[in-house]
Amino acid sequence: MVEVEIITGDITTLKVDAIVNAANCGLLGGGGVDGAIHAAAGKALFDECWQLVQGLPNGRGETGQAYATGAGRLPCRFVFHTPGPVYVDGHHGEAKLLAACYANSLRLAEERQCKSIAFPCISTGVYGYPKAEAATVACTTVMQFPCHAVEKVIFCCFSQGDTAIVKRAWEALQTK
Ligand code: AR6
Repeated sequence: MVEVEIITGDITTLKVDAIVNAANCGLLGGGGVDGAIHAAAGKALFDECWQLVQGLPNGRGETGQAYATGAGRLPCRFVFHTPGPVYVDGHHGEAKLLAACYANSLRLAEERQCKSIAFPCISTGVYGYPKAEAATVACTTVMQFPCHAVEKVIFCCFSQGDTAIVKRAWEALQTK
């Protein structure tokens, strides 16, 4: 089984094979973790995202999909950009779309033979997804995904409070 680590930290500093970016459908940067990743990675990442977007239908990404680029100046090898769902009320397919963000990122990691991948708490900032519910979706999806190349999944939370929420969600699943 894949090893799961739940830590508090800045995802841009992690020396892993891939980090996941909680992006928007424009895929060209924004605030929150997206802004931090682009600021730390530099222009090379923006240029790659620009190229990527030119090749997409309508010049936009889709919610729940994941798109791979290199990592510019970051210490990781790849960035997987995944637009999470904007939380409405839980009855607009949010959980399915959030699960797709995690699963599609893991699929990209497998395709690239990544051994390690780090996720932020997708959709739980600007997009307003309730943190405990999002953590359950994230942990369930990772637990159920058939990892082969991927040996380690890191949930990189930005506060100790968020870390505690993800740890609780993970532990609750282990006892089921
Ligand atoms: N490392 C790890 N986690 C972080 C970092 C960091 N450096 N910075 C913030 N977080 P958000 P969303 C956490 O708002 O809700 C952007 O403008 C943060 O505390 O970044 O998916 C995009 O361009 C929170 O737990 O992403 C989109 O427009 C988590 O990352 C929109 O926001 C996600 O918060 C996406 O909204």
